[in-house]
Amino acid sequence: PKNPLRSVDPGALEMLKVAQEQNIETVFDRFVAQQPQCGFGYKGICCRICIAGPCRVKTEEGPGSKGICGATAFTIVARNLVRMIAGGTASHSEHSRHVLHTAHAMVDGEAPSYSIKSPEKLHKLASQLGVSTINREDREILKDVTEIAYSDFGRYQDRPLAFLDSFLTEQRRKKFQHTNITPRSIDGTVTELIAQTAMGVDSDPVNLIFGGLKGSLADLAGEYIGTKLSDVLFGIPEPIVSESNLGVINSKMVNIAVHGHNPVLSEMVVAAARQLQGEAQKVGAEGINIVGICCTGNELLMREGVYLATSSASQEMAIMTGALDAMVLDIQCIYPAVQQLTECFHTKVVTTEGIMKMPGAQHIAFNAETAMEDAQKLVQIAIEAYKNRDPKKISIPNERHNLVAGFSIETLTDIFSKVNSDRPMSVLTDAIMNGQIKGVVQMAGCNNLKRPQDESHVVILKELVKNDVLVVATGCSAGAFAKLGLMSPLAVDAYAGEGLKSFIRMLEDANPQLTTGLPLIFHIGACVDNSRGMDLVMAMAEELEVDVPKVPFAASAPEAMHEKAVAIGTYCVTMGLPTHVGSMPFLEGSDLIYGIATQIAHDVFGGNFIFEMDPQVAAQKILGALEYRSWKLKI
Ligand code: BF8
Ligand code: SF4
Repeated sequence: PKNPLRSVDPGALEMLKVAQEQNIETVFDRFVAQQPQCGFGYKGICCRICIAGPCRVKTEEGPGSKGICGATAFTIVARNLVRMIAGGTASHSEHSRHVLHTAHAMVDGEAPSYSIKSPEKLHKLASQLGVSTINREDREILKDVTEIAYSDFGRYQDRPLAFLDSFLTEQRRKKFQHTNITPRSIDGTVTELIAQTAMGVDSDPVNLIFGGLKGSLADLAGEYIGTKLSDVLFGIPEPIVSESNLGVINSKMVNIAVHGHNPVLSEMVVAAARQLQGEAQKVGAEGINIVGICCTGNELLMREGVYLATSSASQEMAIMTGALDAMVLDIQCIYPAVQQLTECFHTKVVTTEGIMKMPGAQHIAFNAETAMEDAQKLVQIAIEAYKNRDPKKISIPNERHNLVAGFSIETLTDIFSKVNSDRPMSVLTDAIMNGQIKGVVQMAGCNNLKRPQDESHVVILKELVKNDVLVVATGCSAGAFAKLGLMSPLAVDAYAGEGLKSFIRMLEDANPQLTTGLPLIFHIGACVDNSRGMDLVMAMAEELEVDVPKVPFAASAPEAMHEKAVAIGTYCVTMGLPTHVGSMPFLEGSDLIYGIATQIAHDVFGGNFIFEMDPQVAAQKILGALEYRSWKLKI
């Protein structure tokens, strides 16, 4: 089509017009330029694992049906998939390891800008891990916790991961042991998977996939460590009011976007900006406005109420407003294109981590030890850049929406406890059992331009809430809802079915201490915080006295893009959840692997992938999976 719909986000669409008028290249143009994408890659049947290749599965039979070494389609597809899971696990755990190093340095007195914001979380975590808290200083307790986390990353003995083990149901724990997918360490599992998938090692598709499942559990453990320690250092999220979409960029202020994933950096930028408001006024600005992009934006939104400017596919648009003075980057999901755009705009792009640099961008190494000074330098760069703004280039979309975020599982439990203080989770499970709501869906994942940006997130969400499903969201899925005004209390009346509406109103009535209404969707955080969803489903399983595969809970990543999303989807299946993915991973080249993912996984783990690109159909399939589970529970 000549003018295909590229996005349903009005902020992004407005900037796309500007891009067209000024002939600025965006991700949407590059997506078109890549068409048609390679059919072999699409199906997962291209192998580049050794340099005898690249090999492709070209025919159904004969020598052309295999790689040079004889690897067949199922081996090649499985290896490629498992390497994606390893990549995702490496990414999440890199982020979490950074949070861990910071916590450890803080305990040792080497990171004075950080502190224990939530002793409550620390104590809860300690008791989960069997660390004594009696008559001990919080720092001593945290020291023990960080050491357990370190050994989870790098243990060599054959013992299960302490963090993972601390929250699984007994049945899941046994299932993982019986199927031999209990990881021994996070880093060790990533290494093992790279070794297992190397040329001339594993060619058994089932063994390979089970390796991938083990990797996904290592991924979950890494996320879990990241979420828990971030809560200890920066606080447990609580309901908080904020706004989202590009209109939060303020033409009268110094605007700094923090983009990437790691709250260790962005929390400090927020603190430094609070200190340096006066400096911004000296250059004629009204103050400093921090806005978030992608998951570090979600982290700051959850804990500090920082505005969420935009999400993955529209990250370039923030620079195109002409009013963004600096974009401070840490790691992951950052388009190299953001630096290329600064040829046309005054924005300073600054990288901060040793493993993440960009040609042409400034690099300021950010260290836990000198965090506040480093953050101040970053803010100063933005203040300087403000002077170079070109007023003719400023065009900020008039698009911003109210929202309520900040729903940690602690907060949700607290809200439920006002209805039933003895058994808070029963408030949720009873509502499912009596049919008031149909179940819970965790919506996660990215933007993937194979569909119009955000459209699948929105279509699925609307269908689910209309049918009385309680939705929790993370990452760029949460970003889509935030940007479009769907995360506001007003959206409840507009979109929720009668059952869901009455459930949310009942919670509001029982919680008069809340200073805001409850939103249509509960934002539970960044991508690593998908681990919060696993805490929630465990608590529901415990309350219902069943294992996870019986809980009316499903996951959906309507626009999955990153390797991290592949790792998350895989652990959702392994944990026993129906898991919808709306962008096809590279596995159609093997019926066997496709069958394992969509069917055999269900027989073994009780969870399975639902690959469905049409969001309307996908919503029906998710609803079907929930209904089946609640029906089974009730008989
Ligand atoms: O970790 S949802 S595009 S920003 S990978 Fe990336 Fe996907 Fe967004 Fe966050 Ni998650
Ligand atoms: Fe080809 Fe085998 Fe090498 Fe892969 S591992 S590139 S299939 S020879």
